[in-house]
Amino acid sequence: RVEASVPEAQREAWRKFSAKEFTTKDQFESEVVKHIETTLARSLFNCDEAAAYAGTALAFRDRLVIEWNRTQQRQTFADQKRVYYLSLEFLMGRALDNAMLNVQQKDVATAGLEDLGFRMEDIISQERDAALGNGGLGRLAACFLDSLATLNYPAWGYALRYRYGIFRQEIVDGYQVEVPDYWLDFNPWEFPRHDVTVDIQFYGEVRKYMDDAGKQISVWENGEVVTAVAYDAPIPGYGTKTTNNLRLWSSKASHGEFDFTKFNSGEYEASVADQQRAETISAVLYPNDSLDRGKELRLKQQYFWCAASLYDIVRRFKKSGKAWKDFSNQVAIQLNDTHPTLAIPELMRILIDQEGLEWDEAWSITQATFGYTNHTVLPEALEKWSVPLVQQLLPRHLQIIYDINLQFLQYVQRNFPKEREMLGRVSIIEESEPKRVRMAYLAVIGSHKVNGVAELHSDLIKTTIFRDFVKIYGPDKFTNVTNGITPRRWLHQANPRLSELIAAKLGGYDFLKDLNLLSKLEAFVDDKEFRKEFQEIKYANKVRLAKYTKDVHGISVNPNSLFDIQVKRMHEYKRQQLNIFGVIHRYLELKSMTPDQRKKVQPRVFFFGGKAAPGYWMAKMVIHLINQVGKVVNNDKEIGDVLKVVFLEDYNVSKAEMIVPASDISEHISTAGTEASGTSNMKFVLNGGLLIGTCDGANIEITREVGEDNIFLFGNLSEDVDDLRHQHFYGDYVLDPMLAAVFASIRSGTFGDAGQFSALVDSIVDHGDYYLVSDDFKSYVDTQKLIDETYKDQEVWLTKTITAVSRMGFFSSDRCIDEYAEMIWNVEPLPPQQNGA
Ligand code: B1H
Ligand code: IMP
Repeated sequence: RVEASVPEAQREAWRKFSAKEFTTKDQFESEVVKHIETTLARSLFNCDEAAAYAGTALAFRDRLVIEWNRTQQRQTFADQKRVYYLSLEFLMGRALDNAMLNVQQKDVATAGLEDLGFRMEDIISQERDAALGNGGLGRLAACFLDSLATLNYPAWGYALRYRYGIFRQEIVDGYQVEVPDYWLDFNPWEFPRHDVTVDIQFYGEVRKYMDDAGKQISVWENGEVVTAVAYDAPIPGYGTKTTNNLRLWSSKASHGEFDFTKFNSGEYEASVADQQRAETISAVLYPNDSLDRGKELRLKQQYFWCAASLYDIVRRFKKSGKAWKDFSNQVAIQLNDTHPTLAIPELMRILIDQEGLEWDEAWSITQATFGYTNHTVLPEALEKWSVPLVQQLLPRHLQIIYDINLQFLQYVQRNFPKEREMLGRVSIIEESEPKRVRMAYLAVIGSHKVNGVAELHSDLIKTTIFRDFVKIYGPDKFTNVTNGITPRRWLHQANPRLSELIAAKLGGYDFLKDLNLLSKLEAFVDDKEFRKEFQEIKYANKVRLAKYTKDVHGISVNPNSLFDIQVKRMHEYKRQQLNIFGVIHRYLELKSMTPDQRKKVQPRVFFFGGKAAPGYWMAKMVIHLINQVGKVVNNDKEIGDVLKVVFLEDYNVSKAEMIVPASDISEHISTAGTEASGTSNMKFVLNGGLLIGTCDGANIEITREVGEDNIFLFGNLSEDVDDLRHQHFYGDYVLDPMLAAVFASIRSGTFGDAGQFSALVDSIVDHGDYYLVSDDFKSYVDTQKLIDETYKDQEVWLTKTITAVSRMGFFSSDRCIDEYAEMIWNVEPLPPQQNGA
């Protein structure tokens, strides 16, 4: 039973005046001009590119909104199971290009804009990235939303509406400087829902009493209340009318703008202080990719977002009038890492304290509802919240967590009576000082399925961090869904010419919906015409990046060089230091050659890009070293074009769309066993670049798909990592002599004051080389040599890249979503009907 707001008798008028979509160039132009003249109050006398972008975005937004409303109505009437993807990060990037593609009106708009005096590329680049994420985890969530809509799944994303997204990175004198990213000046893609608000409670205390029936009741009282306001953004699918919703919560004071009592008595500053305090909760995205800092405000963000989202989900469920036993048949909630784990005790609190269910029933509903995706085994990234902090902020939740733990430990004791030491190991509460709540354990215990994000990673979690839990629950609770990427953004939008070429060969753009169709390209691997065009497209993409490098960084690079790219968050485990040490080695070798010898060396440009967490000193030192090496190498007349080093400032999603298609080689060189999956590795191969990589994360499956001949693997295997680490401390370990020479040159001041880099060098030489840079160095250098040799035969290289592209079908995020839907969520698509209803 669904309630609607307008009585049947009045609906005819609504239907008659219901908004219409533009389909022709003229209609588009009329929409744009109308928005510029009325919504923006500008005219042809003051319409700059920003205004033209705004008009275009608003015209497309109107189109999306019509289908968005219809989709929401359709999903409400159909009343089937929905997916809720809870993620603290959605790294969406720009929306306009994607909206134009998905509603398939980019040509109309391009022609219309030209008529009005603007070029499409200039207009697209006016948009600021929606950068509500750190890196891979946030971008994965964005790809998943695209696939969920494209495949017609009824699905919502829930997150926070940060006023400041990930900081903008500036490089000043070779050092990273962080600048705040205030992105909300003009955001046509979001809709404030001032009528959709939820009051969220913090602090206070729990009072227990017996009701008339003798049942114990817990009431969470007093404390502080902050209001969550919903902001919605439409998520269009490609080639379908399905338009899903991303709901972002913003915080504000629960009593409105002012405390009127204070305002009345002249305390103006105090009267707005509460407001500011409340707004702080959704003010800023924490920029610590894969690093848990345990800050109170972060815990507040997590609860605020989980509680608002669950309230909304439960409200929607209750509207359907179904019984609680049906909850998990209507609702699947996916936890993107442990950040939303508080949703588990929160659902228990709603069911028990508010809805009056018994513990056992509430628990089975909860477990059946949640799925948990783990994205890392790095110890520093595993969230553990201090018990005193949780006690103070969320007293009722801490009780529920203790109750969950008690029940769980009793279960373990009953089933494994002989393994008493296991109890301490698997307890949700770590017996440290202070005690801490292990969020990953709570997530495992409260979910029906746990998945890793690539095969190796999913195997590793079963043998390391969740080993005991595999024993307790059996192996079936643990599964793998290898990550993927949306081919709409990462092929068609980023590389339109390649997409067009593929479409010409395959007879249409069906591959954008079914990426496995790429396999048909392999038939063209010897087709001269095709090869020539494929190569030209790569060259054009390199020219574009070279021009950008010159314009923005003032560094000239030759597009005929081999373009070697490593762009990702700066992290010791990702080993940008291995790359830059390799560059220094190469530089030293070049310096020792005669000019004639140097002429025979394959010219290369090493591009780096990525942000370091503001407090991550080692990562910042690596950025500085890269810039210092660039300064020396790029200005060395002897070296010229044979070697260049570029640090691309402020790497983000829209820049990735330009950088990725320009690579010949990209580097994915993490210490084996540390990179859960990686997703840029997939993007680079799909765009006709090859990889140099370790046997880690999804590199392994990429190798299986494209074939060993079409990837450059090197380095130690994950099963050997523990032994190697041990050897650094206890074995007779000798530093690789080539690496020793690199360190000697750093220490001699070749790249500036050596003192600045001593901690970086010492971490390898004196402090156990935790990331095994020295163990993999020779193998890395040898493999880079092999790449130089291979690249010299451009025909061989081309065959490898084309073959690799044609074998990348597996890595579409559409495949991921179908796997999640079948194995974890048990949801069915809800395709739009032909008649548009
Ligand atoms: C990944 C994170 C992450 N794993 C904590 N873990 C964060 C953890 O702000 N935090 O607190 C932020 C991010 N991110 C990445 O997820 C993995 O390192 C990649 O290998 C993987 O491809 C990606 C998507 O699964
Ligand atoms: P919610 O489930 O109440 O959050 O509603 C989300 C959206 O679904 C609304 O904005 C409507 O577009 C649609 N919707 C909700 N309830 C109804 C209904 O009773 N009839 C038709 N559409 C509905």
